[in-house]
Amino acid sequence: MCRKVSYLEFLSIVTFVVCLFFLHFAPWALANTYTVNDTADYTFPPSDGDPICFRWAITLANNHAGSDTIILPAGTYVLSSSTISTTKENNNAQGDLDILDDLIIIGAGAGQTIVDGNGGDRVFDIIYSDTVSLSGMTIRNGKAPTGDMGGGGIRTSAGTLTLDKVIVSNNSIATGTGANDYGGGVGNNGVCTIINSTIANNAAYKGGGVSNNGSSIAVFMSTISGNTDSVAAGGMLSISNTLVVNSTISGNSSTSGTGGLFSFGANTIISTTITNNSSVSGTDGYCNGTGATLSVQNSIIAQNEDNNCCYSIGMTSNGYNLEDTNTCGFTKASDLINSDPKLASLQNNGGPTFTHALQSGSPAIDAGTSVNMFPNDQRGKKRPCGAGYDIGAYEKCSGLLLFIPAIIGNSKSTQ
Ligand SMILES: [Ca+2]
Ligand SMILES: [Ca+2]
Ligand SMILES: [Ca+2]
Ligand SMILES: [Ca+2]
Repeated sequence: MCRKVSYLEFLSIVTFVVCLFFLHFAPWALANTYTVNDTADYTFPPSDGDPICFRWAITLANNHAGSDTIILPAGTYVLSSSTISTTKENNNAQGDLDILDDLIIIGAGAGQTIVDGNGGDRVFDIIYSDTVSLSGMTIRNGKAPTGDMGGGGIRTSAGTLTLDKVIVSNNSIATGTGANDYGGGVGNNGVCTIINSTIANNAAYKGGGVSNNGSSIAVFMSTISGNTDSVAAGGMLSISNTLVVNSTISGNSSTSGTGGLFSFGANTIISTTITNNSSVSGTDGYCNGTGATLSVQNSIIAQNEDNNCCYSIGMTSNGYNLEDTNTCGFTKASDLINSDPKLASLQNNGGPTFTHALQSGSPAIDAGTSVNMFPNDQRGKKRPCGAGYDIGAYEKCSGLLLFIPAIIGNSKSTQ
């Protein structure tokens, strides 16, 4: 027996079904994608059909609830000097680009998409506890105000930041000498992951390249080079858990801090090369802060200016490390001390980042381990090559091994 459904009942059923639809599909339905098509920098809304600049795209994404995506095509996006902040402005109206919501920004590649701070304010400011991903771009010429929680290129106040195939270069903090003047390139106050990226030639009072004041930082297949600071660490300063894998820390310098990496956390370094760092009056390569620990494996810490490590307190070698002196506590049988790694200079050896190649006869060649190893080196080349895994960020293959597949590939392609 059928009962006739009243109009009100019908309406409530329709409402219920519509609500169910949006509950299930809202995450997809709500995400917007904004494609920037104007390299200018302005804050006013475009009328229909007008170009959309990068700053306005961020404002639209900020105002639209939920995670959105901005496509940032090839081009140089210079923050306008007329919008440079004098007030540490945090609503994306002037100066730094303020991100106020979850956001994904996809550039066309670090060589093609350039975001330039124009020397007046930092470039990106992540204000809340949001999840933000930046990929395929160069972030340069930012200059954070003094006493503003750092981050000349990028500051996070909290949340989760991922940098993938990004170059952060030539950013700084404006002449500050205070506790908040940290992180010339990246000032992290949340969770930060850096992948396939370069942090180069940035400067700050504390932590020239990177300062991690948040809960953790992880660096994979990346290079931190040529950064400078005054009192803490030229390359990277970290106060919490730090993971560095398949990466290079090279040519950074400090006045009275550590040249390369100085950390207070529980630290793990695997398959990494730390070299050519310097400090006027501090440690040149790596130093554990008070209470810090370091587990290090399959890594080169060598040829830093005067001393590679400050002392061996808190240092645990898990073997297969190489040092050209004996200051890092490399005491396992598989460790190599007082050994010249025969590193070539930092340069483009393939892959998205610069690396130090191993020269012929390097004791690091085939002296590493398969334990905890990624299947590739920093450049993305397959490991192992030759008789075993190499120590450090770079896996050397002989010219012959590279050449034979090329011949086979060519002969097949001509058939
Ligand atoms: Ca949004
Ligand atoms: Ca800001
Ligand atoms: Ca701003
Ligand atoms: Ca090898």
